[in-house]
Amino acid sequence: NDGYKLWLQYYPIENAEDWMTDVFTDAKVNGSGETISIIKNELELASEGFFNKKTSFTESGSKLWIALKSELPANLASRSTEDLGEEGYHIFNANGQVIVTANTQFGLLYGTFRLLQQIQLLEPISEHGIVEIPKIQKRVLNHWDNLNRTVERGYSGFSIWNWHRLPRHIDQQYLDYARANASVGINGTAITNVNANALVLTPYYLEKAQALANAFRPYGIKVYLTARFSSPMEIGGLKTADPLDPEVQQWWKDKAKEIYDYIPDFGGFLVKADSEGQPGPHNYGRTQAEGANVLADAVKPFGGIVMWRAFVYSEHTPDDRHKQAYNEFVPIDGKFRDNVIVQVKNGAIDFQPREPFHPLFGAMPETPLMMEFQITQEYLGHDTHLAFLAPMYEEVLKEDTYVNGEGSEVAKVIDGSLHDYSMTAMAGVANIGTDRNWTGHHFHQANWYAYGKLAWNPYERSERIALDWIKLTFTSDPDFVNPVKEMMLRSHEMVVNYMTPLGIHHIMARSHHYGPGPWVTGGERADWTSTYYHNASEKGMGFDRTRARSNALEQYAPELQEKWGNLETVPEKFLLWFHHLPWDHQMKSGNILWDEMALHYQKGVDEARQNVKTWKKLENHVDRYRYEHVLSFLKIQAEEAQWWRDAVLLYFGQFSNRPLPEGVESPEHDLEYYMNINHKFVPGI
Ligand code: BDP
Repeated sequence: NDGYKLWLQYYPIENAEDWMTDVFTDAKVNGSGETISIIKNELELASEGFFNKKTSFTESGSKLWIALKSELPANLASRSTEDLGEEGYHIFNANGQVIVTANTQFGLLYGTFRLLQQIQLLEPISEHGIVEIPKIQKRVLNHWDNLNRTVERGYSGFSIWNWHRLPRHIDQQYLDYARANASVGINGTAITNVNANALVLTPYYLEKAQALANAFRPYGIKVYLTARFSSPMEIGGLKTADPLDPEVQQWWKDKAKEIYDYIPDFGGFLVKADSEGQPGPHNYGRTQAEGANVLADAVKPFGGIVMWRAFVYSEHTPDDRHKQAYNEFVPIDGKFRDNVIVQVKNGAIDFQPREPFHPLFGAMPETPLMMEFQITQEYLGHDTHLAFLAPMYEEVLKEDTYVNGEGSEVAKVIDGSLHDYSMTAMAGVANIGTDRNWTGHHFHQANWYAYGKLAWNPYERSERIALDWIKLTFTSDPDFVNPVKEMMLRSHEMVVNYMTPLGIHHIMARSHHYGPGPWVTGGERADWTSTYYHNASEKGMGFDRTRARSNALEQYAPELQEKWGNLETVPEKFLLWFHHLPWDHQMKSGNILWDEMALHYQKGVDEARQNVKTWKKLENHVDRYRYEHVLSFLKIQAEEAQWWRDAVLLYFGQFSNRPLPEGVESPEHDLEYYMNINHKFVPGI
């Protein structure tokens, strides 16, 4: 098993209940068209896989009936009382007949995937049944894929978009990709890198994007494109890209019309502007709203939207990087067109192993904000380090912003309920590539899956997600499921421990961000170095974001300023994020900071080693191929956790001038050795 089938393994089921086999013996699917064919095909695949039987499609559908609500007779339709909207579904049992219903064919498709999941997991369908309605409207993957097929921060091979063969060749993988996304409710994909190439908006590429959009459409997935702000100049021949220039405005309108001629249901633009060298409205002295609005006006007549990223910061702004996006966006709250949604990363710095939630969440009641999570593991050990990210996403979604009093969780900002947003969305930076198993590490498929589940329902729990994913992907055998679930649920904290415990951040190697690099300093931008963030000296370490220094804390609600600003109440996981403290600072455990830190690193290493042992014990529960693949990656992780521990502790040890506490192993090499590994690292990753 090479893992290509992801969580849609449809492996044989023993001990099925009668209804689970019955549904495939007398099934009816109303309607016609591509989505309906996909539904039927899915039933056939599942029936073959589960029971090695063909599905019998009949006129009666006495065991399974998949139909729009409008097609059901009144007595059945009336069973479904909730407003299912455009994508929700209801599955219920009516006297031995399983009904899957929805208002649209996409709802039926989601319902079908759910029914099949229910069967694979051997879970019943109760009398009332299963009602699912997505809590977020736009659930989008962001591919940082370049036109030359490299993937920015992609570690699973090359881009799956074969631009050269498109539009005439539609690779089976595109369909399998769409199917996998639909199975977890993802309904949009931005197929190109936010560091955008203007060429993607030229006819040559629009034809290719059109071919992909056509392939994805029956799966309920819309295509979005990244728009380079300087496109009017680069491909339009204009002298400026000033958003207030009438010619520029017209250019975007014409361009939008052209795109919609190719792709009538084009989702809209995703834009990174004024960030890390990307052009933007700043170039013309304009605001982010003025920049976003020109694109929004262009796509508005066609129903399109603009996802405008808040990842705006500059090395020329003296402020703590943490504060810059807030400072830029809060004053223009309410100034965006109603088809703009501002896309905010989960934290204020950049996808660190752990960050407090971004202070923009809760601070823009008049402008819809969407969440951007990173699924690809830029700062979390790339493809080889196991880190199940659902607990990290969940932690952020559950954090209380306090903006409307207690209970104002980030999830409520994102689902629109806190500020009554008319538009809601979530983005996940994809970890998918040409690797046969899609994501490099077999377990990183779970992060794609988890992202989809949390985008559908940001209140979903990590444990549930992990359990389902393990059972769908491997087996339901509790001897396998339980230890693997534990391993997954602890893995994110484990990585935090051996990389950046206690609120330490951004100490990865320069540029590629793989491996430790606490010594990274100097160069073109201070805010891309480690020393900027850790501020280590004989006096201690950490980033003082209290009033005494950067005061980034003032961007949070008073309750949080109080809690996080106070050494008695700040959670230790955020300690050095907000405070600069001496090496002998007393921790809650009774240890001093230096010892506590060292023990965290050791703990991370111990757990990574333990995972190798745990996995070895599971050898007989998993196929050879995936067993070996995962084992080798877990071994890499255990070795590299040690690399992290040794390099970081040697480096900070120069300042703390204290011995390692008992229980922490001595490094194998000296600091210089570790600093040189970094320099020898293969360029290009
Ligand atoms: C950072 C990455 C960079 C991305 C940037 C972004 O290092 O490659 O282009 O974020 O999100 O995490 O735009």
